[in-house]
Amino acid sequence: MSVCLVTGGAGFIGSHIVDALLARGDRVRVLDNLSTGRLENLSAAMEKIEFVEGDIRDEATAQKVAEGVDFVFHLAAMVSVPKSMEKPAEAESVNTIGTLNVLTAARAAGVRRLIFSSTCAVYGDEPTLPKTETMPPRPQSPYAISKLAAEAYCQLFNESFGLETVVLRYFNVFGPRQDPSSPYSGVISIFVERMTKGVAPTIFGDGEQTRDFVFVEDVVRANLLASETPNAAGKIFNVGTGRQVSINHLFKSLADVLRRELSPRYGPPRPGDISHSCASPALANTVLGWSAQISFEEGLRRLTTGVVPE
Ligand code: UD2
Repeated sequence: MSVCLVTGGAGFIGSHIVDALLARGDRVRVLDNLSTGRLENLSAAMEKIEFVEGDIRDEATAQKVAEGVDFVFHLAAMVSVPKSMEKPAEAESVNTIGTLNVLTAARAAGVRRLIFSSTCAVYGDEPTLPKTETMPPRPQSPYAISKLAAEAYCQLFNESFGLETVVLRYFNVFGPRQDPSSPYSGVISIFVERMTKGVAPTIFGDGEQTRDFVFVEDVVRANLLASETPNAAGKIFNVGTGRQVSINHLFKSLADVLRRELSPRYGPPRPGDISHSCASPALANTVLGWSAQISFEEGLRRLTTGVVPE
């Protein structure tokens, strides 16, 4: 049994990691300031975990929660690209300085390994596909810059400060508990919410843009493997399926699983949108033995279970 700290553990992905750690018998502590995380994501776990409401930027809080911890899963972040455009200093403060603070606390507490949740946004709109981890990053938002800087701190701590770290670059994650309420929420959560109400969603542009959608349970598994695999320390891994799905195809597939006869609306392309995105999961496969096991279609089925009309 290990003691694990999940920062951002009340969030969409973090709360699924909490559930998986509890299922394998670990002791779990969550640090979350509930700025975007929600306690209801932890409703099943709450009695079994230690929940600390606090900010990763607060040194005393970070030190306190890192005490006695074996593994840190660091997910707390400002996750919105558009919000980072409006508030670049806050993105830097939360995502970079906050991560540095968590790394410092983890090192002082003698943590065995820290797994950092990063993003495919660090690749920017470089047209080469699929993305491999060795490509030069081209961050194009404060969000991406702040995450890239945090990655560099993770690697520094691994190389020079005696704390093992692993960086995971998530592609487009989807699954239960993804909050559809903001206009910048993940496209799948927005489409599911609208289509279950019988409302046609809006496709920005011609819908032929593609994304690499990875189901949240596969992302959880990548985190657990990153914590357990000895030679993963110091490495950066893409967490994506390697398959490109267009937004038009997403719409059609959802209409199928939700059994809704709807036509999408088309709106102007979203400014700054990248055209295509796709991971090479080869390195994660070789080193972690990880590859996505839940297909896009199966992920949509699991996500919509319970909302499909009989
Ligand atoms: C994802 C990440 C973002 C960042 C970025 C890096 C999510 C939610 N966001 O942004 O944090 O890492 O990748 O490149 O994972 N769309 C519609 N209609 C809608 C909403 C979206 O057509 O109502 C389109 C949108 O124009 C885009 C695609 O769906 O082409 C995916 O949009 P998204 O916001 O889910 O994710 P993305 O890839 O822009």
